[in-house]
This record gives sequence, structure tokens and C-alpha cells, in this order.
Amino acid sequence: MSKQSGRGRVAGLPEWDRCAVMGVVNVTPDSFSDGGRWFDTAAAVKHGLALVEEGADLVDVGGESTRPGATRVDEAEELRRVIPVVRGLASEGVTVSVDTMRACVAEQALAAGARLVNDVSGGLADPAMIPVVADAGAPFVVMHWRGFLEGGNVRGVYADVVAEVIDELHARVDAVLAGGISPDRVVVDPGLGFSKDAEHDLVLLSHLDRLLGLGHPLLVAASRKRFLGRVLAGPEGAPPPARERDAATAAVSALAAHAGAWAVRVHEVRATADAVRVARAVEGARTDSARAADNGAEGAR
Ligand code: PMM
Repeated sequence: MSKQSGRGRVAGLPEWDRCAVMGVVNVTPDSFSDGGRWFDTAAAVKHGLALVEEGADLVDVGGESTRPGATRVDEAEELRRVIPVVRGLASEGVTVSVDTMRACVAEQALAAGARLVNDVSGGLADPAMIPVVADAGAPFVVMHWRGFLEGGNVRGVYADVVAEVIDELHARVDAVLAGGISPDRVVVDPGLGFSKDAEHDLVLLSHLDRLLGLGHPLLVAASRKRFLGRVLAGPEGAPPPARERDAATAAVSALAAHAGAWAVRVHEVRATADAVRVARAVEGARTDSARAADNGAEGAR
């Protein structure tokens, strides 16, 4: 599969000629890297608009932390956190994605103007999720996570992480399609850090071509994750805090864009917006030089 066809287009969303940038707004007191910072509606909307200003193509709004050890927030509280922020951003023309495992939150977020549903359980946590998304005709992100019931990083034992994540994503995509979501609206995501350790995340990143072989646009969400802390850990082995992992995140964004990812999900947008543009320029130069070589060969005939 070529990089272009791997990147693909997601029906129901704008089309970008490069890897899209999804900025993150966590309306939570306890998210892994930015918990508590945008917990108030007005601050969260303002932050989402600032991310767009910095180059985000979409903004992903979530009201529930999935960090290891986090307890689930109740539905009423998740709705209270998420819906006004989705409405506020959508009314400003922002392409909003809702990060939720609950059908009811997805449904109300879509009614409030969200355009994409991002479910870290891949539709497993709530049996009503797939029908709700199918009925709304919305695009759906299917993320790989074995441990959505227990939370955190459990059940991360693999003989071949790439093959197993692909097989399990395949099964989830089949379920989603059987549930009536149209194939051109399905995005896949390996779920870096979810039931995976740092080595698993790196191996998955080194095989994005195989994940693209699933035949759906690919979302890569490496932002500030533990594996980057491990890669950056100094001689004492101490990983830098999450907010000091943004340059490393942008490096992953460049690699993912170059490999053909449809989008990258990041907390700090500016550097990633530059990274995906550089990747696009390199891709364009390669196409142009191949065309020039073809024309030269043609002329010489
Ligand atoms: N990671 C987090 C939250 N939502 N959604 C998708 N599709 N993929 C991810 O890897 C993902 C996600 C956890 O990150 P955060 O709480 O630091 O934003």
C-alpha cells in the first residue's frame, strides 16, 4: 500500500493533503500530562481555540482520564465536563472529536457539534457505542486496548506485539463494520501505552507500515507518553516529566507523518504542526523528483 492510500481520507471530515494534527483538550482534574489545567469550560474552550491558532486541524475533547490507576468518572460528570466544551468549540467552527467510551456522551457530543468519536476501548466498553455512532453516520476511531475493563497498562503480554495488535484491531474493525459504521469512516489506532510497555510502543512505531496495511487511516497518539520518558531518561535513568517530552513528541509526529499516518494526537501543537509540514514537503519533493526523472527518461526515448 502506498503512503498516500494509507493516509486516506475519512468520510465526513475535511480532507488534508498531509498528516492532520489533532490537538488535545483534557477537561479532567487528573489526566496524565495536563490534568487540571483546562478543567473549567471557558478555559478549555480558550485552550482549544489556541491549539487551532497554533495549527491544530481537529481538537479532541475528553472528560475522563485513562491514566493507570484512574477511577472512572460517572456519566453525569463526564457529560458536564465535555458537552459545553464541544459546543463552544464547534460553534467557533472547530472540527471537534470527542474522546469517550460512553455512547451517551458520544451521542450528546455529536448533537452538540462533534464530528468524530474517539473511543479508546474500540467500542468494547459500552455496547451502545457502535449503534449510536452508526446511526449518526459519524467517523469512529478504533483504538487497541486490552485493559479497558481494568484500566491502565494491564494485560500487556505479547509474543509478537505487532501481529497481535493488528489481529485484535482487525477483529474490532470487523465488529464496527458489522455494527453498521461505514468502512470509509473507520480510523485505527495502535493505542500506544495502553496495555503496552515502552518496548512495545517503539516496536509498533517501527512498523506503522504494517498497521497501515489494515487499510484504514491511522491515528498515532504518542504525545508525552511514558515510552518517550524512557527514551529520554538521563544517565540516572530518571525520565523527564511529561511536559518536557514535547520535542520528542514532535519527532514522533514527523516519523508518523513520513510513514503515512492520517493524523497525530498531541498536547503541544506548534512543533507538531511544523513537523507534519516538513514531512509533507519532503514527500512532495520526492514525488516531484520522481516525476522529473520520468519526464527525463521519456524525453530521452
Ligand atoms: N491516549 C490517551 C487518550 N486518548 N485516544 C486515542 N485515539 N489514542 C490514544 O493513544 C489516546 C487517546 C491518553 O493520553 P492523555 O490522557 O495524556 O491525553
